[in-house]
Amino acid sequence: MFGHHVVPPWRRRFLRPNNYECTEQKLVIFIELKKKLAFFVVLKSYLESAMYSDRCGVVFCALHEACTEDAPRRSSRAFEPGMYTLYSMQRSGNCYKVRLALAQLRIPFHLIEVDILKGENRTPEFREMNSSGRVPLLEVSPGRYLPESNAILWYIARGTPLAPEDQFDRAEALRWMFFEQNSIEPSIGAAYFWLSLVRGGRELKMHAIESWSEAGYHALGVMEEHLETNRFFAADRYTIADIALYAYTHIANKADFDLTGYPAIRTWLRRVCEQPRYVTMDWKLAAMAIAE
Ligand SMILES: N[C@@H](CCC(=O)N[C@@H](CS)C(=O)NCC(=O)O)C(=O)O
Repeated sequence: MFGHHVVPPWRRRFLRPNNYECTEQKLVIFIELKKKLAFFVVLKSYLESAMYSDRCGVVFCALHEACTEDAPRRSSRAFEPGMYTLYSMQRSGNCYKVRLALAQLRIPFHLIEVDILKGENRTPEFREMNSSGRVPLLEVSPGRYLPESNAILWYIARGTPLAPEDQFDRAEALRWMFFEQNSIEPSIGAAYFWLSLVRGGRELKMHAIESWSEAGYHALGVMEEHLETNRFFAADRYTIADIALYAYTHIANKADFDLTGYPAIRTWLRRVCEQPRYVTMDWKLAAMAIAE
């Protein structure tokens, strides 16, 4: 069909450049290649953002960077786009808030376990990342660290239904998150730490138990009253305010608190457990390989 010197159009693209018939043809091929390159760049960035927001419908298995040997070090893993690194202690309520929100938002992350009972949070290397020496700590991008559980919740939940955008709803969520830090964490959180995690903590902190109890029950009373007429704490839906308050309230029994007289709180605790992609406090990342 084609003569000896005639090159069919569909073959031209496969020819070596010095076989092209004229400069114009070379230019056309060059433009085509540039278009393809641009297409792949766009595709790559789409896939990265899809992975980040899970638009492609797959739950990415978060990777557990187990740290049973030495004190925590900076993540040695090459930073993957959109991949956070969370420095966390499994049994910490503050750290659980962040793990729960990340799981529910289907955000992939590396996890580095920091055992504060072994002082792994007090090393110069850790202090360099967070001068307060506390967990949770989120590395949001290489060398950029965000401490404070509730600040982290706002950071990771931005733009999702978990973080209210309406002016009043947002202020209400903040109100309950401040309440959590002022009233729940220093009473129930502190009691949980000393009575449940620290060996001999009860004897060591005998003098503080009464004031934890008084402050903790007062805070539970405030929550109970709110939940008698509301399903959630802010915006009339499940938000990061619920996550923040849930963390220590759901383990109050391990801190000597009895929730029998708080039926609205107990119902709300069950409601939180029923939220999509809820994970328990002892959830291990390694076991999270889920594909939906
Ligand atoms: N307000 C902080 C409190 C963080 C905090 O106290 N973390 C504890 C673990 S739950 C910790 O790292 N303690 C070690 C220390 O203070 O040395 C938050 O909400 O993140």
